[in-house]
Amino acid sequence: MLFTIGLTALALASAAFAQTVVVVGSAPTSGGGIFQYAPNNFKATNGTVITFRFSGAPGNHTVTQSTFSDPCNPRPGGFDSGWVFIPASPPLSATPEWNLTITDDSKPIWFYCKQILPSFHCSSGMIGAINAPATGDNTFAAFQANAKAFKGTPNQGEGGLVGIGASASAPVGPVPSGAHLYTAAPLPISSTLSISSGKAASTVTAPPMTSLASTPATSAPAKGSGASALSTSSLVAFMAVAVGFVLA
Ligand SMILES: *[C@@H]1O[C@H](CO)[C@@H](O)[C@H](O)[C@H]1NC(C)=O
Ligand SMILES: *[C@@H]1O[C@H](CO)[C@@H](O)[C@H](O)[C@H]1NC(C)=O
Ligand SMILES: *[C@@H]1O[C@H](CO)[C@@H](O)[C@H](O)[C@H]1NC(C)=O
Ligand SMILES: [Cu+2]
Repeated sequence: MLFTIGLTALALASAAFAQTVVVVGSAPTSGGGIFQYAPNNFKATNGTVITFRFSGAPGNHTVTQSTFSDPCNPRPGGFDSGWVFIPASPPLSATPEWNLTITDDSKPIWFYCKQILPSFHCSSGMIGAINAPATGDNTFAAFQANAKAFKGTPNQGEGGLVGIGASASAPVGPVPSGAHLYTAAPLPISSTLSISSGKAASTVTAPPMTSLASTPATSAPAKGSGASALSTSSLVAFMAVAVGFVLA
């Protein structure tokens, strides 16, 4: 009995500490230019924390959840890191990171970079897959082909910390001097999880959106951030949901 409890505790502890690091932006050793995640196709079980390290310099990238069939648009209810700007120089005092915890390893999780400047990162190949099937129709290679064939402009609306099959409990951090975290207007509300669209206002440096509440899915790219317009109470409500989610 005690032995079983001990084993269970050990299993929980090891699950809680499983970690995978993904480099966002140029990775000197992996080739392929600056529009990439490394690794970009990997497995991760429930509880695994994926630490996205925004070390590519210069860089201005996101980690945004999409779907297999629509690889370069945000998935309603999906996770989104927001844009993280890293200057070419000087080197930052710390590397901004984003921790995404896998909550459902039974389905593939597809993500991409929604940055459209100076060109569309997604159709340049800045995509990634977690738990993609190795064979069949929905492989990573097929997802990559979908992304490269993508026509149109990636929607610039903002997802949340809580995604589908994976969630973060905190925004990107730290954001040292020289780096910036940008967020945009939330995606149209499509589920109750969408209230998680807010991000910490303190790290937002982009000019405020002129129309926060009414950015339709098909609108022109949102440039700035509406996060500062979010009320404290909605941010607190969101944090409570996020914390509850992680504890659940
Ligand atoms: C991971 O969690 C999801 C959601 O609760 C569940 O459906 C799935 O079976 C879990 N995976 C494993 C290997 O237990
Ligand atoms: C991400 O997780 C690591 C390891 O637990 C932790 O040291 C770091 O502070 C976390 N970063 C953020 C931004 O949550
Ligand atoms: C980073 O990207 C965002 C979104 O495209 C943009 O609003 C911001 O101006 C960019 N920051 C820099 C310093 O280029
Ligand atoms: Cu990018």
